[in-house]
Amino acid sequence: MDLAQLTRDLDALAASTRAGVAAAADVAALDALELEILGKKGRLTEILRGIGSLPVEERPKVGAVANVVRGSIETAFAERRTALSGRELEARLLAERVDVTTPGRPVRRGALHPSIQAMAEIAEIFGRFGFVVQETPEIEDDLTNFQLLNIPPDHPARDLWDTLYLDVPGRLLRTHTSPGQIRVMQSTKPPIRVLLPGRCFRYEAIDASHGSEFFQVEGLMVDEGTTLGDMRGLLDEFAHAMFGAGKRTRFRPGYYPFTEPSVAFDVECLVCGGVGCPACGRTGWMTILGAGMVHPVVLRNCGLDPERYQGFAFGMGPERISMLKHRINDLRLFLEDDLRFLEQFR
Ligand code: 2NL
Repeated sequence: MDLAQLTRDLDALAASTRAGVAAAADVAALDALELEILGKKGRLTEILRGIGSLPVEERPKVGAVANVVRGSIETAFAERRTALSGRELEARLLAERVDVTTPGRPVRRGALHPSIQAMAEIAEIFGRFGFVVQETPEIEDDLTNFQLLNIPPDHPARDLWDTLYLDVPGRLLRTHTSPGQIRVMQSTKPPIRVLLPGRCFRYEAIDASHGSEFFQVEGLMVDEGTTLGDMRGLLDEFAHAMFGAGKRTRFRPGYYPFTEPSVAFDVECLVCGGVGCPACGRTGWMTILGAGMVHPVVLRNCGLDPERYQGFAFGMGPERISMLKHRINDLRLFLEDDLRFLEQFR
């Protein structure tokens, strides 16, 4: 082995390696080739072992050549690696492309049930007149649900077949929101202006049109010198806000044990305008709620002096209000949870 031969071998290795590097199809092939040439047991190391058989003074010269060759080989590998990995990245980006501008799958948004929507709308309108929404207990006692409201012990509503009694003695599910009004009067010094929307319960044979739960919205105003005229004015404002300005209204005599006098409050038929049609039973009028002046006995039952304080109260079913407003002809639609109905109230 001599210097010339070693130099030729190194040049040959450099040339064949460059050809191999150029032919490597991917980074993996390049890695394998690099190990074969530059690895600890690679071809370059093998050639350089020949240095040992050279005279000592020639060895540095081979070393210098070897370094140049190694440098050029390493550069070739590095450049090819950059090119190949760039191409591979490009191919991957193309294959795994995600269009970040594609619209997402829409999240289906829920909506309030039409009964709840009606209660919210009623509360908003009375809110304009200073009425404040209160929530009161659904579990009541006989005293507050019936006795203090002047409902006599033999009243049909108190029958076992109309009221849901709990197995706790004296406890029942409220049959109307009125006991809540009793609680407000017991605990609040007038002036009082409250609105009580809530769930009520009656023991009924359950069918498609009757559940044992329903909603009621009751209102109460108590102050010094509150009159039937005040009530008429307020209810007119309500009817006009809910059903349209200028709609005619009327009071008809009614009866409730807890009011005196008691009235039914009608609005002109929203279908025929008062002429008479099947929707209003040809009367030209539709009843929207019941109301009256709080019975003096009820005021006294709550610790209020009827000589000083007067008040009025009214009660309505939110479904009935919604039916009149949207011309819905079947109460069952509010109970069936049919999306074809509900989705019209989004
Ligand atoms: C209806 C009629 C009404 C009341 C509820 C009431 C409450 C107290 C005192 C006096 Cl504490 N009255 N509430 C008065 C008249 C009518 O509801 O048809 N509701 C669905």
